[in-house]
Amino acid sequence: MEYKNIILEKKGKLALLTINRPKALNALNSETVAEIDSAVDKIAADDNVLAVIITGAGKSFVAGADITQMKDFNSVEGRKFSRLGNRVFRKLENLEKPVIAAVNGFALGGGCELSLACDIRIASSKAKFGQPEVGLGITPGFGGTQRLARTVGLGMAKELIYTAKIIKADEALRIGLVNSVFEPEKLLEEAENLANTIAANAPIAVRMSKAAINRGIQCDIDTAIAYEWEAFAECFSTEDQKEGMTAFVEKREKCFKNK
Ligand code: DAK
Repeated sequence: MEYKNIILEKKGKLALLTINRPKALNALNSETVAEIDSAVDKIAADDNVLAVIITGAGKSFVAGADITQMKDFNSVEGRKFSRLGNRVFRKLENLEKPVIAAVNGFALGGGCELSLACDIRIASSKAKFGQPEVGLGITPGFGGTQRLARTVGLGMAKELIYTAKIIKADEALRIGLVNSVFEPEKLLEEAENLANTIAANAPIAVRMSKAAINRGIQCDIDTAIAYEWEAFAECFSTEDQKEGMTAFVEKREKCFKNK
């Protein structure tokens, strides 16, 4: 698939996915969401990619779903867009590789929700976050009512969604929406450092940790702990567990094989 609105690049063990519609501040129209869908499939199928970074071209990460396209939707088109978006964001959330959102600018509405479907968010000091949907007469539609509350807690998520206010990076850091804030020119470098640090660990163990965390957060603690046991036990059938522990005992560098 030829991409018009995104750029997908490989950098060593990393995939870098850039949303690239800067004239519309990278707003998500259905074509862009379909391209993200295809890119996530490609990344999932590539065993050499061990971590993913998502960012935006220009001054915006993603300024939301494309209002110009949405304003004339009838209910059939609205439902189609909703199904596509939710399916793609869930696919991204469940991708068996860690995903870092490097939020370079506006992350509003669907853009904030895109970052919330990623595992980790880091931001430029120029980033701005918000869920402005109620000001447009709609609710958040790509998981914002659910993932934001799971990330920053109920009270803060409700305040952000009900007020539609836009917050700056330092506030996003304070409420735990992002893990770190960097100067704009350092953001991608820091995202790559973080992604490479993760990629240097045992990929299967990282993958299973992600699945255990994501599944466990949805259910009661006994079921959640059972997911962890299973993940832990499963690691002992991997070559990388033998390698990691043997390298420690032999006091040498480890060399994981994703096996
Ligand atoms: N959609 C379409 N175009 C957008 C856009 C957006 N969300 N945001 C910006 N643009 C376009 C502007 O229209 C403008 O286009 P031209 O006039 O140059 O052709 C260009 O990007 C530059 O924007 P501005 O001139 O406004 O730039 P400023 O720096 O002055 O302002 C801003 C930046 C981000 C504060 C402002 O553009 C803004 O308020 N944008 C809208 C932000 C927003 O409200 N985002 C939330 C959208 S609602 C659903 C699932 C999900 C959703 C909905 C339904 N289903 C399940 C059905 C999600 C909804 C949303 O995300």
